[in-house]
Amino acid sequence: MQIPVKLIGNVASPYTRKMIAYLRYKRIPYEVIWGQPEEVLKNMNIEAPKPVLLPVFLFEREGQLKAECDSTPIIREFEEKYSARSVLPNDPALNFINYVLEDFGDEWCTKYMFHYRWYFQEDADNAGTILPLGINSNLNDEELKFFKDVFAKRQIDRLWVVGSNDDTAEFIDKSYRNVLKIFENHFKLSPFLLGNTPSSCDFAIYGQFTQLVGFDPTPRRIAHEISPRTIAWVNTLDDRGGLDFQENNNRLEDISESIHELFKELSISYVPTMIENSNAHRQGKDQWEVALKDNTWKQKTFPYQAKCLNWIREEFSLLNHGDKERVLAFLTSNNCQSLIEES
Ligand SMILES: N[C@@H](CCC(=O)N[C@@H](CS)C(=O)NCC(=O)O)C(=O)O
Repeated sequence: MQIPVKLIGNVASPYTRKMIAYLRYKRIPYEVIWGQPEEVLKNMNIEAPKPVLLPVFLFEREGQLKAECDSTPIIREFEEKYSARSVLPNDPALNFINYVLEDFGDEWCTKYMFHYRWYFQEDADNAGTILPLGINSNLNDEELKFFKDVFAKRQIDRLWVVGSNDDTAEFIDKSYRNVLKIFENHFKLSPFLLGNTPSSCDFAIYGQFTQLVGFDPTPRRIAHEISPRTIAWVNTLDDRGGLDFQENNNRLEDISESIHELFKELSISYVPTMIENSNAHRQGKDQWEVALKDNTWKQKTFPYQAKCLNWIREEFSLLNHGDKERVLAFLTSNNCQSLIEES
């Protein structure tokens, strides 16, 4: 019997949901501990990773359990170990586009998630109550009130970190609605983002959308208004262990028009912000701003996202010359070429 993969997570954590849905699709046995990683790790006498992010995986390394975070490289490690039911398209150029979309899910869609969760009172109130109960449903009312205040205050103070503020709220909302419209068209023709079976980018974007369509009231209402097909994609991707596997042999050139549309959305949101953040990080600035369509985006420098952009460029550098040309043609046609060009 296979030893189950162990992880610590929270149902309200998009990256936890990304990884659990991935493990189910792959039919990899797992054991999830719903809890606060610091506490769980302390009880297990395992050193906490730095920083502690959800989910935390417990991997056996050299005979000892080691706590590790970061879903994107962890998926790549699983793909090596469990090669059946691959979530990486076979065409290297399409696989690169999958990598970019996975990062878009993790690093841009998370701005929708964090913004809607804490910006409006109704949503903050919902999250403040449900989040602590997700860690311990037995809290008494007094404890719940205490944790609600602590959580809500901490997260509302951190909205600035992801770039959610009065100046960017409208832009975030427009971008979210735009992505929903693109998805609605896309899912009329294709069950998943890049083919007939899910790719790792499906799981990343799904993770954020589990919250947007299933946890927070404002984005849930918007999603139901604009894209019932996105709701269905989220609900079913939760457990696709029963889906028959088909190799994803699609070529980048065969990709649907809606994915081109999605990259046009990236070109005015995710791409310029990733680049400006990385420039600010290189120049040692602790905050930055960039003019986006009709809005100025302002946020704190996020070193992790500078690392993500480097990883994207590293992935690109691993392609052969012909595949690089194909990717560049795709990105250029959607105005995203700066993602792989040093500025
Ligand atoms: N890049 C990481 C990001 C994980 C992440 O940011 N998790 C969030 C929760 S969903 C977190 O733990 N944030 C830290 C905090 O809220 O203190 C991954 O892909 O796993």
